[in-house]
Amino acid sequence: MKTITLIGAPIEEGSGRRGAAMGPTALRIAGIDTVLAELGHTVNDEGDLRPLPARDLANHPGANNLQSVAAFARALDEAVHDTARKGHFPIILGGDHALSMGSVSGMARHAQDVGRPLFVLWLDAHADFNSPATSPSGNMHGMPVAFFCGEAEFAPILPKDRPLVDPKKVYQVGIRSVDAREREEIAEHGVNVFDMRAIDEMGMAHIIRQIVDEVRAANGLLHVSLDVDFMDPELAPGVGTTVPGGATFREAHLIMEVLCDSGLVSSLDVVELNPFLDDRGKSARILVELTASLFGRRILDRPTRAA
Ligand code: B3U
Ligand code: MN
Ligand code: MN
Repeated sequence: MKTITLIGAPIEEGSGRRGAAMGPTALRIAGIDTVLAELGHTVNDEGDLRPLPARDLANHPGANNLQSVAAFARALDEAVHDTARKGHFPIILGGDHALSMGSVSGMARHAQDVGRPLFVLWLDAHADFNSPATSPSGNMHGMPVAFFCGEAEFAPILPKDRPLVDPKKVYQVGIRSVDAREREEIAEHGVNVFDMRAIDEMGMAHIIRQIVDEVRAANGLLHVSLDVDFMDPELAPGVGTTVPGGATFREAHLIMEVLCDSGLVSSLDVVELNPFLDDRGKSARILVELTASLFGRRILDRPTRAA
């Protein structure tokens, strides 16, 4: 059983619209803490994070609301690093996806502390590999993967000594909306991408087992970043950027069940929930159910698969 720390990150300035700041509250109302406690885990809810001011940063023409995004990234970098150092499992309740600049940095620092490589599983309709130079929108929730893979020179959002993530240790699953420049960038950086066609052709079970096997072989830590739009909008409509043709209910649960069995997951972001756009709490509830699967809820017990 784990000790889990819930960290609310009510940021919406990365997304270009209002509503995601209500995400942490909706996840709490949907019962994320009680579901985890019922599975036998110890849950500490740290409440919502206080952003660390970033008045040192000037406005940037290609990065909307840079100061607000940096303020959350700085606070999360510290909070996630502290949580992991205590041996607790951080779950970040978002908030838009720009928050992963901070959460992934905090986990990269922890991985460095313990001498293990950090892997990132990015469950999303989007590649989130834009930079201020390439972004069509300037919205920073479309930039976190590029940021933690090293495209961070545009502004000192985090201190220079923060470790980066090797793009070859990033796995993107569920991708189906990629901008032209992102397509080039993810290929050049060697990000592992399983788009919807790969899921259709290979099956989710094969893909997630391959990822888990590679993390295990490297004795890695695995940070999971779950964007609501990974799922099909019929299932989870409470997000600003719905893209048709997303993951099904069973595909999403299967990932979480296999990840749970692996024992390799170190940290989780639950992001982009916009309760203002949701249908009677449906998306918040499914995110809580998926979190339960990641933390041990199962249909039946089954023998563990040989490593
Ligand atoms: N790629 C587009 C759209 C987008 C990315 N992430 C989300 N939307 N949620 C952009 O603006 O970077
Ligand atoms: Mn995203
Ligand atoms: Mn997305």
